[in-house]
Amino acid sequence: MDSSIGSTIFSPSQLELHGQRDYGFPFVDSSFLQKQTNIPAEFTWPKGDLVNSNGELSEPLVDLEGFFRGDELATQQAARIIKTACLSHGFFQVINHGVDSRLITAAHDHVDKFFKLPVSQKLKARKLPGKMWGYSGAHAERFASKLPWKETLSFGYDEKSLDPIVVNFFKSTIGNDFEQTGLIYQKYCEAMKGISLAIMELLAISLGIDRLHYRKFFEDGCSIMRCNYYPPCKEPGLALGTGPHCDPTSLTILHQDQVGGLEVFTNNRWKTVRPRHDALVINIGETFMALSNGKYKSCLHRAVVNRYKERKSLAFFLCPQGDKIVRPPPDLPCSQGNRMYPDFTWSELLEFTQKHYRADTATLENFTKWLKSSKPS
Ligand SMILES: O=C(O)CCC(=O)C(=O)O
Repeated sequence: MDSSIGSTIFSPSQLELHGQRDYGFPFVDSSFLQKQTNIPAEFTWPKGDLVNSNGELSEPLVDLEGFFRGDELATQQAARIIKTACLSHGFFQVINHGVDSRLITAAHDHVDKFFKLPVSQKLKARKLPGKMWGYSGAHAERFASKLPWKETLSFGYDEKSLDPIVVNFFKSTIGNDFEQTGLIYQKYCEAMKGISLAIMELLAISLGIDRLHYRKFFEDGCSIMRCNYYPPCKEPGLALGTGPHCDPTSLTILHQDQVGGLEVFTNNRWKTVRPRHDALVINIGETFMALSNGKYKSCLHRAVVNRYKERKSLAFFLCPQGDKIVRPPPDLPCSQGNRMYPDFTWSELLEFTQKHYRADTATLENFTKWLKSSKPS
């Protein structure tokens, strides 16, 4: 557990050099990171987290074409493949997902457009302490050590909203010049939400429960979209782009560029996930693990950095509405009387990971303990 939320320890000279002391916390963007020949101590990770990967993950490739066409045999086949992956590590890739590859390319191009702005511009969208949305450099506003070698831009997506909330986020923070960026991400999020709900249907089929149960559960939730930008790193063997963690959310849909860097910890080894432009990488998060009563696994993963190349990834995190009770469906075989986790709400888990705990391999376990101690029955 990392309880180091609070002050950061860059020397005044480093910060002065970067000219960002007015914001109350040091600001670390990629132009600062790329200049570092010897990476600052705050960015070095313990040896145990840096163990090299050993081969590729053999995650299944699931073709969604038949499911979208309403072909029952193809749907059952897709659900079977998903089940096998989720019982072991919870990662698979989907193809023929129906998202226009031009939209994916545009979403990556607009990551460049945003992250290549001068830091003073990016800071207009800065993430304030305790908030979920905004621009963040190395999470230096939250943590003092094991800083990730990256910048991120996060925002929310709510299908129910009558306003185009993604477009409004870009316009109200960075300005009207970013309306087009907002429109692209609004469309991208709409597409990701659609695929998430389709996968929820397949997950329900694979677990043998009412096929619409999870789809309905997630339909009205507000999800989180995050653009990750990893600058090149002169000492890639000491740093990590994203540290080892399990996603506290329910389902993640990731599109990574061709550089590669996503790794998954399974059978005691780190395995690389091969980038495919035509595929989306799906993984189960902790909230879905609880919704499946621990049957489907949320797996530890990380992103490594590259000595020569910048890397980009787009992550969409499906979440239920904050006040919905997370509990396995009544028709889930074996769930009666044998609960792995107590009832909780997504807001409670989110608060835990934002205020009390840095997501890692034991988030759900420690959240359960925290919940029991803060809400004695
Ligand atoms: O960039 C990647 O490949 C992984 C990103 C990730 O795990 C995250 O944003 O939570």
